[in-house]
Amino acid sequence: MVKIAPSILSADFANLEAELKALEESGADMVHLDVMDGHFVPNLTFGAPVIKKLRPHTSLPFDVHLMVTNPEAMLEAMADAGADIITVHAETAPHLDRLLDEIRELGCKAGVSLNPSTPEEVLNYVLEKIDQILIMSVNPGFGGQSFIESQLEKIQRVKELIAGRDIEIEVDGGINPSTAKSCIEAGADILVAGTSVFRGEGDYQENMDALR
Ligand code: S6P
Ligand code: MG
Repeated sequence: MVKIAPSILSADFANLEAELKALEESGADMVHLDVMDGHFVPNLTFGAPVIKKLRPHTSLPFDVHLMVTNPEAMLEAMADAGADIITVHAETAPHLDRLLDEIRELGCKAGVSLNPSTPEEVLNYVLEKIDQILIMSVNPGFGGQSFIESQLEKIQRVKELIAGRDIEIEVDGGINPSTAKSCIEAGADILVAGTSVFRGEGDYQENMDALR
């Protein structure tokens, strides 16, 4: 069964404690945290201090998606804040091999994310150091964008590249019940969803079930 990782980018930022509780009660598999720096992506969200404050309010794993130009500078702070998975963008990491070692040395699972225009070949020589591959199906920066269909082929190609290794494929951006189905058919293991989960009045189970 595919896992659902709701992105709190679409949650009520004035009420995150309650939102985390609602996610847990609704059967979310993890919490997806979008860290944006206003440089790599044209938007600014939150950093390690906020994540650290959220940590005691749920036992769900924290899946931290770093959309920042200098990820190495904040790895330690993210691990200390309680990140379980730290995902960096290949486009931001000229020394990706070393960065992935550092994430694992901090006791976290290591993820690599690819923008829609980035080919999956960048993963070729670091597959043994990756726990999760995050395929962006929108250009990162904002919730509520439309799914980019060309990424379905990338999901299939990444699945082939993984060749049975213990690596999960996560897809992020524009996920709704229809695009979720296509992603699952293409080989996705985890779906990130903001807009389509945080709808309605705090009962998110139905929204997540529709994606599964
Ligand atoms: C996309 C964003 C993603 C988020 C997003 C998905 O720009 O940067 O990394 O995870 O919140 O949102 P949605 O509304 O497309 O499901
Ligand atoms: Mg994300």
